[in-house]
Amino acid sequence: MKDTKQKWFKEAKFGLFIHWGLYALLAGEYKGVKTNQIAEWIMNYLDIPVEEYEKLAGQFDPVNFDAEAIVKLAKDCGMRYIVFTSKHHEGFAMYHSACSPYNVVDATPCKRDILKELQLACEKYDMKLGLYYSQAQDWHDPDGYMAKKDNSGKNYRAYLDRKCMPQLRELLTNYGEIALIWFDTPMGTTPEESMEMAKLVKELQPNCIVSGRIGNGLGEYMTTGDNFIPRLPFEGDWEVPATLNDTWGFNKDDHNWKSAEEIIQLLVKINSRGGNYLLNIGPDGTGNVPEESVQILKKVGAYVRANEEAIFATKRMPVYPYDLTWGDLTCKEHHLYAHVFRKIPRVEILNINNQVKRAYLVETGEELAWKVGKSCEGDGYIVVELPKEYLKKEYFCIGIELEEEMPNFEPIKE
Ligand code: JFZ
Repeated sequence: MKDTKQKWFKEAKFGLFIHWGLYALLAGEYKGVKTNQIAEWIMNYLDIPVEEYEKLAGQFDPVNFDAEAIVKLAKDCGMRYIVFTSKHHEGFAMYHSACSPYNVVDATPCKRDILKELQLACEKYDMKLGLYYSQAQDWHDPDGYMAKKDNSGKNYRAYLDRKCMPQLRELLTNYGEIALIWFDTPMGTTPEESMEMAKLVKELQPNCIVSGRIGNGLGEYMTTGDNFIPRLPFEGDWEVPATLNDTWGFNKDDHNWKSAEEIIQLLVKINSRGGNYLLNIGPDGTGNVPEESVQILKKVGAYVRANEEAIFATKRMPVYPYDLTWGDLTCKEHHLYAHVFRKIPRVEILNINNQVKRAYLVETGEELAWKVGKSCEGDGYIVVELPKEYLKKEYFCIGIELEEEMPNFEPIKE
């Protein structure tokens, strides 16, 4: 079981992933050829030579990038942390790096330290800042790994010494408090090398969390695959990184957006099983966040903020006894929360043996009629009656205050 030891991470439940780099300028298309893969992989999938790809830096002038607006968007959405791609597989540093001129200050006309802008905005709005750093894949450095290609003859050690380790040191020294480092795709990284990276992180910032994908089992929390949700409540600290459409980096042709309602349901499902949801945006080449993403996040945010007590600092449901047809349950201490996504006249929770103190609509505090009883097999249940006008609501959340701590789904012993 993974344990970050960081209370903020256990309570955060919802964060913003930002995938942004030179690939945003291509937006999924290079010289008339479109990639049908995730857009930040375009260099790899379309075999764009390094000398060609690096020219993109000369065009990087993101006049629409507004770090404060993005941090505020996350804040208004109820998110508690941000993870930003400080360097993705393409190898381009989105901050001012002294160990590689291939960075957003030295290689672009804009000369803006994007990470610094984000750091200051996060400090202003009291938002945790985490950094994605592609430690093993670096398609710009001749000795960095490249998935799906021949990596023989590479001197990975030389790359680690000249780029990866010094860059990690810069990131953890020059940008204030870094809440976590989101390593990714370790590939051939040995246990000793993963250990070396983890040690460096902890030496520079002891509270900085090391993500699951550092490799070799050394991460402090578990990361699932894109949008993958464990079927049962899963112990320990974990996170689901997820896209709003089908790409992380910006792709102008991807309009396969999930609806706000789907996102809310996924968030609650992940929270009920004990995880955090790290939801992605991919700004375009000018730094603009796609309007669709903004609209979805605003709608999601309205639910999240109206129901904060039913989301933040909730605990993994002790068991998940059955699939609910109308929504999902979250819980903490003396509370059980029923997130209702279907039109139903009452909330019925079966096989539960708690006594109830009161039931209420979370967003307003309105008290609701409830009863507890026992089925003919002797199992307890809770019923909360819903006023008729709730049928008009798209979704809402019912709070149930319990006499004893945590929902008890164990069979009754009589
Ligand atoms: C990786 C990256 O390659 C990708 O570009 C993006 O940054 C994403 C968040 O992370 O892709 C992965 C890596 C591992 C899994 C899924 C996607 N996985 O273990 O299921």
